[in-house]
Amino acid sequence: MEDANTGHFLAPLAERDPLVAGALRSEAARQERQIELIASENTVSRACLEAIGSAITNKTVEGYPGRRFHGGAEFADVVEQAAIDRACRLFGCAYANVQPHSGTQANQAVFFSLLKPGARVLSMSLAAGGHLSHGAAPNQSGRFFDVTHYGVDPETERIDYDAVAALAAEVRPELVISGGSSYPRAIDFARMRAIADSVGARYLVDMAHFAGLVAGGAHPSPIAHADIVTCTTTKTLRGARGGLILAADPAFGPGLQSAVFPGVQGSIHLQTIAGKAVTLGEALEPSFRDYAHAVVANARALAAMLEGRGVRVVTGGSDTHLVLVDTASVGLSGQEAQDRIEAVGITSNKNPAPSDPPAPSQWTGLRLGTASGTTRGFGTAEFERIGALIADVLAGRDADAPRLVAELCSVFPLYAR
Ligand code: DSN
Repeated sequence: MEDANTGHFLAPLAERDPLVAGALRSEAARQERQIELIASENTVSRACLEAIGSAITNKTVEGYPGRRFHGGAEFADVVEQAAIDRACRLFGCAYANVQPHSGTQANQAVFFSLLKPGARVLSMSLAAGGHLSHGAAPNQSGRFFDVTHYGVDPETERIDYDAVAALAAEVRPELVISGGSSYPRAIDFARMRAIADSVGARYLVDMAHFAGLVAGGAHPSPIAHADIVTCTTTKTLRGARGGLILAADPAFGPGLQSAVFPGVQGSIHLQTIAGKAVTLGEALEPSFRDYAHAVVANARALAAMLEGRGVRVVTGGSDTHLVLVDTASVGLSGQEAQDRIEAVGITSNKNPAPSDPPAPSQWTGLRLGTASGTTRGFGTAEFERIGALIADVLAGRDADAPRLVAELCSVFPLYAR
């Protein structure tokens, strides 16, 4: 029956809002025709897309499953409890909070739970590969806490654990943090835990970037070493956009529950939590282990090809999905390198290299990641082709590059199958 509300319930987006519908269509087409190398991106499953776009977005709930402030939460509880149970099973932990809207909000909640304003924190600098939410000056965490950063050894470009231990002894932090956005190597979690213990600090690992590799057994797990672990469900975990907080010891649970809600968040984004439940279920499937191992093999193949073609890679390689190119080695800034490869259809982002100054215009790093391309079906042969292509484009030899990108994208489509 037609009434005034019929359009509200039935009219498709293309009819209701052609501008937004057109932009979404164009974005989907862009993803199909470009090679995505942004290390924080991936491509979710059709099932995950369906969950994120479902009517559960209409539901308002606060609190936790079985203890909600709003009625009608029966199915919200099913979805959130599934996500919690799957996160615990996937990562082998006793506690999981699936409500953080992002990795940054997950970290905020950990700070809120463990620290008082003004507390001392020791974390990796942005240039060395850390994250804004670990106490960088422009972030809330940098304004509310007394943060000292460690860097990497200038020769090896890897964490110098003796130097971190010495800094911890000097600073006496209450919280030590590992992880971030662009450190391409595996972190020695046991050593960092010992450093935290030596000064009586808590230890947080932010595995936002490599969570999927941990889930798939392609990277060491920090769960047994850290007091608390945070991550996002995007990136290598290949899912809905949001954060998780995990702990092996359930004793951290009550403090973290109230830190997330009502500490730093209000009502939850149930459509995203439904997407996270699907994501975590997918990561529990045996095939996800193959995916995670392929992501790392592909990053190593990409790094080796770049180095072989005279493009230096920070630390000389990768233990993760992430390859950090030293664009100064080919006489370019990070921005110039990003622009050059984007012009032929490869998406990436400029990034500080370990010794770069803070101004983005002076960065000489280009961060590449293999998570999304691996989802698409690229293997080591394709990533070697991409590495050779990038080396050519950075050297100004790009005549054939757009055709090669188009060919790879058409042989390995995303949703357009
Ligand atoms: N932290 C940002 C990145 O790594 O790109 C967003 O996830």
